[in-house]
Amino acid sequence: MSKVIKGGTVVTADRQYKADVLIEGEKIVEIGENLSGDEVIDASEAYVIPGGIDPHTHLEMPFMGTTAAETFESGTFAAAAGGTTMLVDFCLPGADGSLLNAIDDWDRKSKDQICVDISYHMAITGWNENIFNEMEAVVKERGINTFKHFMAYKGALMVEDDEMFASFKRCAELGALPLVHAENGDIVQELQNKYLAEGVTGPEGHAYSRPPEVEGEAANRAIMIADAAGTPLYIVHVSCEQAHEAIRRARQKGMRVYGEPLIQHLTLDESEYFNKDWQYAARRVMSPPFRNKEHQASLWAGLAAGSLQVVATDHAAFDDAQKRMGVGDFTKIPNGTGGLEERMAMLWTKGVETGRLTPEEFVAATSSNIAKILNIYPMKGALVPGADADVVVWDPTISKTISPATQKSIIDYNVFEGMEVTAQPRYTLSRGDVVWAYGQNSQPQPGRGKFVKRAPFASASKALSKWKELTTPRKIERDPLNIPSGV
Ligand code: DUC
Ligand code: ZN
Ligand code: ZN
Ligand code: ZN
Repeated sequence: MSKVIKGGTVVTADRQYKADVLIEGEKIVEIGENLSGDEVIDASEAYVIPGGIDPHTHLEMPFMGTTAAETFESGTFAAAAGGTTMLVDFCLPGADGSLLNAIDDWDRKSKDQICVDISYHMAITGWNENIFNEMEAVVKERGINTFKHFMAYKGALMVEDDEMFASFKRCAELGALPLVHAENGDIVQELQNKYLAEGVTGPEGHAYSRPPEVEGEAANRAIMIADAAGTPLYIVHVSCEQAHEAIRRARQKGMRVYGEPLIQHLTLDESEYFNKDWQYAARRVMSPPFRNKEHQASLWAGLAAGSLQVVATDHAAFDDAQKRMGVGDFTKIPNGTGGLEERMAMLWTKGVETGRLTPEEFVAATSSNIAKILNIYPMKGALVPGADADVVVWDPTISKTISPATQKSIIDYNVFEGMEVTAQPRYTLSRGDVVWAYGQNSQPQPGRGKFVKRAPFASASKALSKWKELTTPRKIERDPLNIPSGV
């Protein structure tokens, strides 16, 4: 049974052209003119793009005394409804600290639930010999080539610099890419205590206690530690100019540093925390917090210039009752917002429609760039024969107002509620299956999604030469002109 997507304009990260896309089973087999297949999917007046990849989600994650309410089933169905055909979720070690047990746990939660494909990033939340040893199996056997480090959440998930350096070196050795949540957890904690002591207990205290400076400091520190370890680095949820500047500077010096802004930081600003309605503001509490317009402009510029490569969501969705755990103390509001379903439409509306991004740059930022960074390109993130048929018929003629009443996410609100978007997926295909058809009452297909294994990178040689350089005493040349007379 073949399918042909007919009459659309194919958009890749490089170019646009009129063509039909022929799919057999799970794969794209041909792209060209006047193709025919057993089943025709209409793409007239629409774009045909690679399925979106959201590299940053927290589904059913135990966090801050509760568990994120979005499930693997609802989250992956919401993803499909928004044009996203793969997501990468953060796998967090439990009380026993074992990475491999954490993966088993995440597999158990996700396996029969997922409607589209997933993968995991492994979190490093401490350091010992067992973690060092398990990392090898995580990469070589479990197909996970990325490790996340929290520089904030002191006393819970945060790692110290020596732990981070050890883990970065291990990543370099194994051909894995380290990720960081860049916020200085020591300063955040001090600021939280200061504001609470002064009687600032509402959601505005969240914004005050996590200023851009703490993110800039941590981003710079992580970049220098990665350089010393001889490894590339990926900085998640870049929200401000200070962190973006650190990334620009590093890239200019030839360091391989990637930056991921979130759709929330691009489109929502810090005034949201000063809303008089506590619940409204608490729903928007996430870390890092939303910033002002100048920071937003910096992020948009970075996407256009290529100094920032990927737009994600950090989808960590807590319902209203969970958010109320922080009444009277902003540090107890579970951190996180949703966006999995809205990421593509919001980026199109606020990016492409406004002329900030080209359609090709939109495809790069939502799919192709992250597929390359994660080492799964062109199986994912590309429209070429042989690639997985993760394809979206992207319709720029459907506009809709975002509302919790129509969303597929099971959260009881939406941080983008009331905003108008000007495009939607007409069809979303995941490895050749239609998993979403706009206006046709599509239902979740739990269990059809697969776990995608990602091979390690061939980066170890750079790490070894860097390490040799740092551990070999330099020869200090004496400058003959600088020797004081009489010596
Ligand atoms: N930030 C959030 O807002 N939620 C989950 C984890 C994180 O770093
Ligand atoms: Zn410290
Ligand atoms: Zn984070
Ligand atoms: Zn996160």
